[in-house]
Amino acid sequence: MNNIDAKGHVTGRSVYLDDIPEQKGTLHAVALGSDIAFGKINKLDISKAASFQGIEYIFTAKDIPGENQVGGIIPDEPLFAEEEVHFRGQPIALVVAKDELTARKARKLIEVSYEEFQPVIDPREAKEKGLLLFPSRTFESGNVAEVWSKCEHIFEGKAESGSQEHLYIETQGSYAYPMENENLKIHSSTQGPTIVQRTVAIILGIPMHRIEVDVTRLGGAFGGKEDQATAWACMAALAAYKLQRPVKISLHRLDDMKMTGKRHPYSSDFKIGLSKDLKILAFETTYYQNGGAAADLSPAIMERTLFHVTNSYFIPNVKATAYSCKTNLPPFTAFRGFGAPQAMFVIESAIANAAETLNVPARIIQKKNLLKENDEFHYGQLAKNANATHSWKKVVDNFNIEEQTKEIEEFNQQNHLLKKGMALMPVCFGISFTKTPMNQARVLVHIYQDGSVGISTGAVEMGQGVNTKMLQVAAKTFSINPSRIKLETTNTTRVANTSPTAASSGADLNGKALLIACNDLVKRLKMSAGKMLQTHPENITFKDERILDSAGDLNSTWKQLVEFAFLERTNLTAVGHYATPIIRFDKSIEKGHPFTYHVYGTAAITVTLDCLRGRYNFDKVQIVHDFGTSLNPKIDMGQIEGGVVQGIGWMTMEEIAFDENGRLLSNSLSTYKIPDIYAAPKIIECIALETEGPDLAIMKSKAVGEPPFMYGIGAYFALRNAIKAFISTADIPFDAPLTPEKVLLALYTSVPATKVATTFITTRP
Ligand code: LUZ
Ligand code: MOS
Repeated sequence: MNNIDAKGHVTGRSVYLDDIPEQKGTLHAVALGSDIAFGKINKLDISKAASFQGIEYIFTAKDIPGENQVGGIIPDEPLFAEEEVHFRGQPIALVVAKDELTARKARKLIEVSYEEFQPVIDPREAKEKGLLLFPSRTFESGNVAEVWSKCEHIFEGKAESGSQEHLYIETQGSYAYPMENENLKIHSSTQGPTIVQRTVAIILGIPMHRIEVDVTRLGGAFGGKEDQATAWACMAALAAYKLQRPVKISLHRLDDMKMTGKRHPYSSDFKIGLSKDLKILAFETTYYQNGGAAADLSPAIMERTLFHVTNSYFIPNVKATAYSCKTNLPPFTAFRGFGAPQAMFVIESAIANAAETLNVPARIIQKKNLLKENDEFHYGQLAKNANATHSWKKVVDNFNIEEQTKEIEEFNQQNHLLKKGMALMPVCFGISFTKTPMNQARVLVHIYQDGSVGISTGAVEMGQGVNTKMLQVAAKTFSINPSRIKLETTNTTRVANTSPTAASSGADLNGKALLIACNDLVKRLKMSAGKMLQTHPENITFKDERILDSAGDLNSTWKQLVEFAFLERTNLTAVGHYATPIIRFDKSIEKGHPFTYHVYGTAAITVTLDCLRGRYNFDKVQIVHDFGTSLNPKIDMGQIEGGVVQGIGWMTMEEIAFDENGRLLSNSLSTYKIPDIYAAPKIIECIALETEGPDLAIMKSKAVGEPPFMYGIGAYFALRNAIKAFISTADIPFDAPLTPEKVLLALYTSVPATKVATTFITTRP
């Protein structure tokens, strides 16, 4: 089954936000962002800009009829700044004009004068000053304090991981237009149509039912449109509502990079204690999450960090504390992995630190500590169908890791300026929104009287192929040709109260709801078939559009049956509602069963380093991944490849740099480098672990969106090993991304490399 969007994508016919035909009289809007990171607005003068030819109106906070508030979890973020600004690029005003160019020109004429305050950029400094976005949390199991004295080896260190720009190909945007009776219709490039609907209702001070949000598809999102698509939709909606004209916003790439939030940088401390035989007895860590200027999704992201402290390992004594630090940067937000990659980088750094000091390969320690069946995670859930050791073993066996290790040693002996390094990266990722109530979904299914089918779900197609999977679920359940089925847009009027398509759970939640609706319709159709063919409904089965009973083919088709059922006045429309069973979490003790299941896998990553230039190429990534019974191996493999490359980018070349005044230095594609086809590993091989998959995954096909991203973390450690092969005494800080520049420093700095205070501040030469 090919991706149903494939043809549209390659012919350029797929419709994205900016392809929606514009209504007559459509206006275009651009936002003015703050020019400073922190300060008071003394004067905001829009008069010159407002009188510019072609300008329709300029909106500021005082034009908001409802509440000036877009904070999703904590109400701490205004749509437009009022008295103070807290980050560069924070929206202050919206210029609405006859076209975008005019709006841009007028934007320059807005005069803002500020009283500037000293911004805080560094999360540890923010914590020192008591600047937290919300209270810290600690997850604990066993008793670390008691166990240190029993440890043979104890290592302490720091680990830093940097930010990351989503770089969805389609930038943020929205197109809103008035409907009759002052209702609104909004197209939004969002992962969360309901979040948009709810927030627009707050901004305009009107009930949600007057707002219809519609999403055809997104040109990528990666978490960047879970929460941060909302503000742009609110702006378009506000202007459309007040002016009673269609209004479109489609961000310029440079505005998008400057004004929107990215992956959270983390600065972390770790302490790891091992027994004589290299069992990890205790792990203590403190995460300083750089949250930016408002909470956004940080509480949930911090929570997922705390759930992934130990990655794929069993550690009996754990203490992890996380602080979400308020800094004067654009609010950091959801990004594939949602805080888990940051946690995994810390535990892998701690293991690498121990391994290097003890002079054993990291993989010896990794392997000894992998999770086993029924091991208890530090948050109380038991590991079931734990495939950490299976996937590890299969990587080692199938890809001849021992042999490869020897070949790498030989290569390194024979080559002075080229060195190879390899690392193994196990991944264990929990599936479900950590906030239990979000784990629900609904669908609406129509069977039309000609036998064709229309499906609406709450899932948003963003290139990940969820619509194809939904279509497969319906086609299998009805046993009809996929060409009879159409996936409708995601629309809040057809399917209400949707959770955002996020947390790798879009196919599971919406697929399960769809299964319920389709099974319901099958039941009704079997009743009709019993009447039509004078047989017992319970004996009837549908197979390839034909109706069968225990006696065999009844000479009757799906199409005939549907027509009959319609004339019999059977209800051919069904809704399905699904709420994930078994999950629960008690925040008062930080224990429970938050995840429906876990996804496991292991990757081996090999790199070749040019020790003269500090440049490197990833030779191969070899993976054993736990798909369960994949609904669509091609789509799932696409997620593996994309995830791995994006993860490698985060760990190696993508360096978000802010200066000490909170100015984004890596503000364009000439200063921010993401992996291209040349930087991608030459080989990505992925073998499916032979597992059946849990019943709670859609048709036993496990969630696949986020887990493969974290295989990319191995890239950092492979590179580290290559550097060590060149100079074994290299003192390399655990500071990702390990850019060619930092690699070169590590290769040739004989004194211990000076630690940069924070990863994301670099000074330009
Ligand atoms: N979004 C969210 C997510 O709201 N909650 C989550 O647990 C989550 N996990 C991963 C990605 N997005
Ligand atoms: Mo996401 S990081 O699943 O929006």
